Order: sequence, then C-alpha cells, then structure tokens
Amino acid sequence: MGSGNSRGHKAEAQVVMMGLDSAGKTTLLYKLKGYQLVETLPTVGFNVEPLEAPGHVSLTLWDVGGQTQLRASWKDYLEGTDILVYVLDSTDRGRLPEAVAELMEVLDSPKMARVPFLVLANKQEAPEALPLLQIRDELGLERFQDRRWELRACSALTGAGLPEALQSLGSLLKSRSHCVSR
Ligand code: G3D
Repeated sequence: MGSGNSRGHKAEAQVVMMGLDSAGKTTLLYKLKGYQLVETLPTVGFNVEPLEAPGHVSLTLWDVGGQTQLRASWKDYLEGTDILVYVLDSTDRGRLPEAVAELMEVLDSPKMARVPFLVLANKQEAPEALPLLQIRDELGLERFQDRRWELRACSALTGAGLPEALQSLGSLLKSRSHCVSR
C-alpha cells in the first residue's frame, strides 16, 4: 500500500488528516481504531498526533483550527504526504467558509500537487447537518482535475460511512502508488 516512501527501513503511506477544531478528527480516529489502528503515540507538539496503522500506514493528525500562528509551518510537514484526509463538520454552517478556505490553502500548496485527497463530511447523522450535495457545491472540488479525490458523508459518532471512507482511502492510496511508480 502507498507510494513506497522510505522512512527508515519500512515503506509507509503518509496519511495526513486535517480539519478545523471540533470537526471530529479525534472521534473519527477513535472509531477507526476499532477497524484497524492498533497503536497511538503521544502527541508531538500541541496540534499534531502521529499514529501507526497496520500495512505500514502512518497517519498524522492535524488540528488546524485556531492555529493561525502555525499555518506558515504546516507546509513543511506536508512533504511526502501520500494522501490528505480533510474532515468537515457538516453542522457548522458558520465556519464552513473558513474550513473550505483552509482546505484550499493546503491543496494549493506546491507540496500537495497531485496528492489525492478524501474529504469527509462528518456529523451527517445530526438533523441539522448540511446535505452532502450542498457541501459539494460549497467546496467546488471539480477544479482539482490534476489528482484523484473523493467526498464522502460519514458520522464518526455512529460509524456510518466509515467503512466506505476506508475503502476510498485504500483506493486513493493505490492510485497514488500507481502515479509514483510510473
Ligand atoms: P477534533 O478532534 O476535530 O477537534 P473531536 O474534534 O473529535 O474532538 O470532536 C468535537 C466534538 O464533535 C465532540 O463533541 C464530538 O463528540 C463531536 N463529534 C465528533 N464526530 C461527530 C459526529 O459524527 N456526529 C456528531 N453529532 N458529533 C460528533 P463534544 O461535545 O465532546 O465537544
């Protein structure tokens, strides 16, 4: 799986998960742990958490909300990213524009050129959640024609949509490995 990045002696896929604070990243990882993650490592710094998953998948969790002073340095950490997972809070209409702007800034970074990404519209079980189609319109992801991407609805709370999200992750990682091995 992954692009075959060499980090030490093992090949890894570097998956970076980002989203505004309260998007549900930690809840999501907690839930995903039930599926596949086996080990967590202590938080490094105060907004980055590395996680190891079987299959040599290395996950880095970024909590980007309110971290404006750190944004200049994010890009240094994007080097070698195989796939970006961006978590949106579907119930937070007020901050959707901010969440979209953050995503665009990351995707437009030269280090992220052609890196596939998965956007997870989280909290979809909530009655006030924006429908996926509306979120899709707000995101305007169609302009990213240079890479594969997917948008999926999920609920980290109930686990709905998470198996499908993992499937998307696997397929995007596969596409990434095909890209780099050409
Ligand atoms: P973060 O890691 O992105 O900052 P958290 O977000 O995982 O800490 O989640 C922030 C809040 O959103 C938590 O509520 C959490 O329970 C809630 N949450 C996460 N995922 C979902 C979801 O799928 N549906 C709903 N309804 N809520 C969710 P609290 O109340 O602890 O702040």
